[in-house]
Amino acid sequence: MSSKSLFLKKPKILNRRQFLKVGLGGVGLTTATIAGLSVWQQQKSVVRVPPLPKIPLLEENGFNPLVFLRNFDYGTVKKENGRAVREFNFEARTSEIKLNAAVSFASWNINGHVPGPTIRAKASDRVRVIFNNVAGHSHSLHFHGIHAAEMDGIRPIRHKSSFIYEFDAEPFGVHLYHCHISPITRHVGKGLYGMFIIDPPQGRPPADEMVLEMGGYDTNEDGRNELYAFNGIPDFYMDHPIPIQQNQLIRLYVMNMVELDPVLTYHIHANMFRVYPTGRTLTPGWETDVITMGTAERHILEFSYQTPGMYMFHPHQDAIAESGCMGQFQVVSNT
Ligand SMILES: [Cu+2]
Repeated sequence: MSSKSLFLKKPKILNRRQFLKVGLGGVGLTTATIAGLSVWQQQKSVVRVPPLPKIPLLEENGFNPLVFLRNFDYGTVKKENGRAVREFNFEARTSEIKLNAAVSFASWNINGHVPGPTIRAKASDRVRVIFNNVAGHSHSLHFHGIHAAEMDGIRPIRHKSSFIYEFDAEPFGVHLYHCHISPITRHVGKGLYGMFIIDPPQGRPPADEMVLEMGGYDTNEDGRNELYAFNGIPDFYMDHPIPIQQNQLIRLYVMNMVELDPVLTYHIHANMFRVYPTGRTLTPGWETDVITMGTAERHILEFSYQTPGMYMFHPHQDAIAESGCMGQFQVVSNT
């Protein structure tokens, strides 16, 4: 089987019981394959991902940011004229999300949560997004990447209407999609955005891969953000740290989708990371511990932690960090 056809298989995600079964006795490690790894990558090596804690309260939003973090949607793969087509079903909705104990927010979103699904393809795959708008007013989907003008998503798709966006996945890198209806600041600020990853033809080395999207919420519509979040829910990863394994390569797809603030940084504590700008390179551009991003900028960051413990991450605009855009990695010991 060619590497391409192997890639087209959906990676297997283990449940907790299966996960524990494959623990490496003797060295005290637990192992798992993860959604971010294609099958051909999994064959080369096993990536260690600690089990996630069970968190019943997550049901209230119908959305668990700890699961979202590593959840890559590869679409439904069809063969058409000998070619792989990845089909995704997107529904624009209006739904209430609970940002904290006191604040609920009427979000505009894809498939019921903020951010929308992280969709993923391999360079030169055909991508087909079936967009159905049931949100109550017009929206659209504008994809970053290279495509024809008629697929650029600036035309409004009215309530109870559909449109099919279709294009080749080019170029490889970290991209995004978002609504492009005016006022765009409001449509994006309400939550209608998500990440679109295009893997390079040769793939990337095995890693524990995860997505962090920074967003802002203007909860009182005064033209300023009152709350901020990684992956939709303010302070979620402070209350529920992200478990990662000691000495495991982490590949972070990080994006700034904050409207109303011109720029955010991203910083991790007690470590450095290698930067792959816009995910457009296979070798890192530089190494640092803080990176500056304007709205819609995104990068791949790679790092690993040598010492178990809790390590914070946040933008270094501390007022923004302290308004919900803050989280922690819990580095789990290998012994
Ligand atoms: Cu919109």
